[in-house]
Amino acid sequence: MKRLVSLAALSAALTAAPAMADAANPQQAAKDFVTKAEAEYARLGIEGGQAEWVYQTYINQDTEALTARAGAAATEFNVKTAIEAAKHAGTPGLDYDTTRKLARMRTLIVLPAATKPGAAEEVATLNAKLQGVYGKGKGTLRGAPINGSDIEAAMGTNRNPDELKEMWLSWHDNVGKPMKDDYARLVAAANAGAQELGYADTGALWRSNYDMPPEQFAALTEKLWAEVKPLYDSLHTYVRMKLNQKYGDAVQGKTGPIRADLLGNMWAQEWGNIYDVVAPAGAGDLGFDTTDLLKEKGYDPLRMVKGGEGFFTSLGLAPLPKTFWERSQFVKPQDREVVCHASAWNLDNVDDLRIKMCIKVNGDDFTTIHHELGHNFYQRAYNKQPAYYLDGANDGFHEAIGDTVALSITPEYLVQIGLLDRAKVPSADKDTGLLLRQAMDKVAFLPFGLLIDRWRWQVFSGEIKPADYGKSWTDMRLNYQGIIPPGPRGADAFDAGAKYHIPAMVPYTRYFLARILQFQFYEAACKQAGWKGPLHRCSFYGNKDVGKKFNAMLEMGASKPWPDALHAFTGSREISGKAMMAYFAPLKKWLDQQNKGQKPGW
Ligand code: X8Z
Ligand code: ZN
Repeated sequence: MKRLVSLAALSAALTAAPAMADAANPQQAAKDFVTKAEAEYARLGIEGGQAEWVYQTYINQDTEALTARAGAAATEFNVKTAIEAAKHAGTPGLDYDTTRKLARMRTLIVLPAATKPGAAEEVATLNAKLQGVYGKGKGTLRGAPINGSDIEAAMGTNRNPDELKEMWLSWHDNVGKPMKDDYARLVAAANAGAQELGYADTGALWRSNYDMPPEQFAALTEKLWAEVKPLYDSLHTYVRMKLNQKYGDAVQGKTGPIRADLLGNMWAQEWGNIYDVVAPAGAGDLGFDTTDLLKEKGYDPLRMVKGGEGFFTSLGLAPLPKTFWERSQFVKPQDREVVCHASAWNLDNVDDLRIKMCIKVNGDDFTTIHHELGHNFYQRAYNKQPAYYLDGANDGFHEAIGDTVALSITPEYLVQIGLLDRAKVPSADKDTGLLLRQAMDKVAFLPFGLLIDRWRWQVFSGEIKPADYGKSWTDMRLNYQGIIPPGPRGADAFDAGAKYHIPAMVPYTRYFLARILQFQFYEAACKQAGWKGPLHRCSFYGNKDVGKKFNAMLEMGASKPWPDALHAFTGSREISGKAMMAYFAPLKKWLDQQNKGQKPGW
């Protein structure tokens, strides 16, 4: 009740202020409007974050209601201010910050709702419910239930095609299917909100958040994909050949698409876990595996996080605060349901930093820890910015920071932190293996990173109707990734829902951008560090000069258009696939030799 009263009063104040002052001094009116809104935006964001944290780390009906309520309040406010911001945006002679903040107010909403009473509640309630369904989701293995984080790890290590198939089908049936109707309802409700804000649909709103016209952004992603696609195609052909050799024609054919459950990951998004299956004889034997090293040296989840922090502090960044260690969720609690999908938080917009994970001692989670800490160090670096700038230069930057650091996890770095014995550092003749191991994660991800939102953009625009959710998803997975489900999918399937970011409504193009950006950042960092060897052997661990320059970009937050931030660190204003292609150039050549006689494509 209290919330409704205060929101109503606030919205009256927001609309009244410009009306009174407009005629006399519209520039000042716009400025006052932004100042007032910014304070409330920050307050509602913090309240929403607290409720969301409690929900995701303790799922029950009460926390679900609490987070939905806080989410609805924030959405109601954000939609109202976006509509009001549009009225001020045309005022001539506005200063830089007022203009930029007015623009951000209109583009930063991810899940809008209509202004009619109850609409924001409906959106927030559906959103919370779907998150919960995903968090509680289970598959089966040999008939026994298996939870999300366990099944994810098992898909990486299990090599039995029947068991892989069982896990894949049960996860997609149990988690995705029951969400379908609620998801369709949520799409419709969000679209109604986007349309009130003047967008064609929610997808158009998502594409508007990149400091350029939305059509130009869509074209940019298409251009980037065209740049890197040849690398994916070569990898696909090679991996299919190796899978065929291992499993035989009955499981994996010599031509056509790859069976999705054979690639070491529930969503076939990163394939590094099956490196052992595709490693070439000789050059492919790296002599170490990060999972084994962590286990041999007796690492536990806490020590893995400390290791991740150590990289960032080696660059000269301050250690994480004491509260990070007290308040984070590192491992899955045994007594309740939680959302295990990894995330990074700043609960007070200052330094109440936390991660929420269900860490397992393996290489995947060691990389993910660096990814999440990248978010935290970014959040703290920009914490002196005003509330509307408390964000990455764009969301792709936010996703790329930790990954850039993780690219520096080279064998030499593993020696430096005591994980690998110096005698075991792979010699130069193992470079192909090292690059292939990296490509299995980085290159394999590219079409997946793109297709999730390609699918959603069409769902939001109505080109894909709820009745076609299943088929359109499978078709797109085939078109972009060249993969097929391990068994028939019914008309009522909703396989998209079995991927976290769909029920959670997290835009995904950010990860595609990040996959490309991280190679630009990494290349620039290695250049700054004066690295002369092959790029993939470079680690900028311990380099304070790189750290300083890195932090200068991070401190900018969202205060400037993203090309400015990119320029500050790399000297370029263009996002480009060139750095990634250069990193993998020797591998591309090698793959194409191996693929001679194979029929590429599917
Ligand atoms: O969702 C994530 C992070 C949290 S922002 C763990 N990632 C994407 C995914 O898991 O699908 C990181 C890589 C791609
Ligand atoms: Zn992330």
